[in-house]
Amino acid sequence: MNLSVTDFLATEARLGTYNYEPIGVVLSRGEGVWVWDTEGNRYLDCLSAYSAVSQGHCHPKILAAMVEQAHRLTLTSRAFHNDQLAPFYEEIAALTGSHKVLPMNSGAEAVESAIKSVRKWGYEVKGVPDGQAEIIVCTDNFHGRTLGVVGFSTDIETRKHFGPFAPGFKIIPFGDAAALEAAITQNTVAFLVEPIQGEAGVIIPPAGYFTKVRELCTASNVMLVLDEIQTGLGRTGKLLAEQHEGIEADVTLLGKALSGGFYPVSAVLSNNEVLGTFRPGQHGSTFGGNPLACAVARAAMRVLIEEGMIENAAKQGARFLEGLKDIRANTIREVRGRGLMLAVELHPEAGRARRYCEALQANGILAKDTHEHTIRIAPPLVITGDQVDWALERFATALTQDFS
Ligand code: IF1
Repeated sequence: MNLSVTDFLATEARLGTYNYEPIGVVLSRGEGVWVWDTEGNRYLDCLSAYSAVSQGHCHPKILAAMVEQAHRLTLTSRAFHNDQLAPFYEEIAALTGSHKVLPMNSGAEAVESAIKSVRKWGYEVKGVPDGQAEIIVCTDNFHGRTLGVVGFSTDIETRKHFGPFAPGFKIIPFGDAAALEAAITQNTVAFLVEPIQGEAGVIIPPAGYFTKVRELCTASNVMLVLDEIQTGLGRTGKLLAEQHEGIEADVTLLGKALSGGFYPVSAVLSNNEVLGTFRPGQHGSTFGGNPLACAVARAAMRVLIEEGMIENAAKQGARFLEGLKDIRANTIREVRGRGLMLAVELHPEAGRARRYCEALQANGILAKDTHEHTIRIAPPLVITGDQVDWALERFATALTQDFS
């Protein structure tokens, strides 16, 4: 039976929870930077599943690793060892320079796990009185959808009517080191922050911010927890976004592209004893660290390096940014980005970003609006210069479209 787009959308509307409002395209196949809908139309994917498909859709080497592992062993639980976990630890530690690894599944789970670990570290190592640990976070943060995490969101849609929430979080403005200095107390165990705020609209902090943040955290024995779930693994043109300021986080969170989009795989990485306070029974996950996830993540990390995707992200990101800046459209208020994490902010008078995303779709590009007036652009890191140019022509067309 061949379902039409209308059929798919009607069934989703009838049976699905209405927690998303997707662009009206039903995708059925992907390869590299391209995806195809059920009617055979091809699009250049400028979202990459919110940066999870950085290695490109259905990367053949990740696929082969997944299929091979799926034939052998998929899940053991952590009640037993499996032969993929140790190599995964070795490889992720070597890649990122970490000393301890905690494997989880979703990004939000990695964030939750980091919160538990810095609190535990605070009580058992730093000496914070039990129940008094404070974690500092930023306005307009996005760290996931779990209760613990939405409890310190500043976005009304994200938190409204989901309370009551857990205490212990202090919110300060993003990009303001003086605010961090003022917020730190003896009970502060961590500062949790995104290197570049994604959901907020690709907000890049002022130069020098993270150098200062690092100094303040070190001086007060506060763990710097960088949520690199979106910025990590090459998205911004470096392996980790922290490298743009030459700093090192105490705790780094990875997810999304850690599996190249094949499977939910996330990890908490620490370069000191934060993860060292856990003992058996104090934290875990049925699926965390399973052999299928480990095999997929190992392949996803390997192709990222072997195929030069990080360098390519830096090069094509610069080309994309310059090209966007050259588009003469009075709809554009600002273009910003680092590597292949880009955004076009429209003038409010230009109308909702959504309709420009629909115009892009009609021109063979899939991109996603965020916050009414911003279009987020994050293609797979395997995009070529010709494909960037192809995309830029279509952006120029869509952004100058007359909707009247
Ligand atoms: C949704 C944005 C992207 C993240 C950071 C943790 C998580 C995310 C920095 C949680 C997830 C996704 C989730 C997606 C929308 C989204 C997103 F628009 F919200 F900002 F990517 F751009 N930390 N971000 O960005 O990871 O639990 O989802 O695996 O619809 O919620 P997760």
